[in-house]
Amino acid sequence: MAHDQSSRYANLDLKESDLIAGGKHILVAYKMKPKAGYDYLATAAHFAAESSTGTNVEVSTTDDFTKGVDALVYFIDEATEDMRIAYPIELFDRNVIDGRFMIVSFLTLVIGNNQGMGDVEYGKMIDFYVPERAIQMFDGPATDISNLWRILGRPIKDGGYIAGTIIKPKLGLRPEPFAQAAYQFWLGGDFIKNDEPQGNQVFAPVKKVIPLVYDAMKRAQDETGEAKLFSMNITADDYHEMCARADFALEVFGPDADKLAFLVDGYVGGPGMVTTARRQYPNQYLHYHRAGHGAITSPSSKRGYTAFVLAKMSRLQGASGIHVGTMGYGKMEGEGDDRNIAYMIERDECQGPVYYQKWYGMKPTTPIISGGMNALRLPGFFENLGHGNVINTAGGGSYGHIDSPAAGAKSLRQAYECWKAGADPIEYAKEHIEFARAFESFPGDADKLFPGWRDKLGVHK
Ligand code: CAP
Ligand code: MG
Repeated sequence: MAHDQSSRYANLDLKESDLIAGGKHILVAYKMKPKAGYDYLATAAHFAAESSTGTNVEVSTTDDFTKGVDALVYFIDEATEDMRIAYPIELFDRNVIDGRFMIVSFLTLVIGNNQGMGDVEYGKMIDFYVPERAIQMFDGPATDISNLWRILGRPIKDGGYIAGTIIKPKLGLRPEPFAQAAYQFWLGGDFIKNDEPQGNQVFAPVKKVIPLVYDAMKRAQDETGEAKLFSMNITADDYHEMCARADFALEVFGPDADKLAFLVDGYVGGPGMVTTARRQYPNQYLHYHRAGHGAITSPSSKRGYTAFVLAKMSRLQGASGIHVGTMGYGKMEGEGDDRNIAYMIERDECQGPVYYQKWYGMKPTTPIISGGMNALRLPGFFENLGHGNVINTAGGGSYGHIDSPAAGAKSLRQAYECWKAGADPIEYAKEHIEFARAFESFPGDADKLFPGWRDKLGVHK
């Protein structure tokens, strides 16, 4: 049996409402289960100790001040595996350069050594609460979707759906065909992102691709009379490498550099990479791609943290937008209730799974909807979410349209208009050719979502 630290690291008399009113703690909710044979409260206290001032034994160097910054378990429910810990905000590391908070320190404490302790079967973070003082001390987003809406010539509030894509195939296009693929989509859509593995491959070097992409953007803008947006992947191990890519592209885009967003793979790259982009390029829209996150956020994982927690952290870090999945409507893991992930990052206050969070005017982070989406899946998606103020990227859904990528892009916009008008998709398809042709492009989805569509649309094999 481990040394019982519950007299020091647990105080079940503390009330959550008092901790919130006090504003001096970050609160974290976990699903925690001890290993067989370990007492719940003692394990929870050990968890809090390892996550703050302690270790598994008493140390002689502890003084009274130390005890004042202990993390405290303030709630447990063994039956539901709920455990909540209050972390004094003084525990967290602050920048030397400007005294601000950093998410790496938050992660190091709240989801650091406590993962993989000998007495803990698992501990997964499901929510956290940030007091006003800490909200003030995180960067938060520098730009948000309103900047994109303004560029697109739309209202800066409720500017609506941004139709996007991911250049596909994922890899294997040389510079000219890559730029051509971009041009074709832009004839019908708004926003293009690099697929996350696309960078500076030898067959498609950044210095060749980016000027051609900008040329494609200009041609598409001239032809459509609309502004276009490009989200460039600047993910790299090295800070200087990231900046070299970003600086090069800013120079190439010149007078259209406001239409350039930067994509950072924030999960594999880590918070430092996100903050590098946030601080070095505060005028650019910061696109947080989260490839790999499923390794820890998946509902099948009992450790780590949830996709909700990842998204909430991204807003503190200053992501302008982050992928939030497709809530069961696309190809990635997810369900309808995941809409709460979107609500938490886009609203000024919101109820999470455990905590009610106020953001005190921090800019919103756009929900980016991606992964197996196409025009047919969108109306149901919008209905579940309740609005369409999102960026949606549909790679297969655009480049898989049987007519052209431009038709694919138009079909996405039409799907949004259809939902907004409250129209029946089949009836709408009768009047909108690109949307109608999406049924033939994705017949598997059409059969599932709109049984009998062939007869109703008069389409026969
Ligand atoms: C989607 C995508 C995105 C996923 C990531 C892909 O392509 O480009 O990376 O959306 O998942 O490579 O799969 P398709 P998430 O449109 O062709 O499916 O958005 O959930 O983080
Ligand atoms: Mg991708």
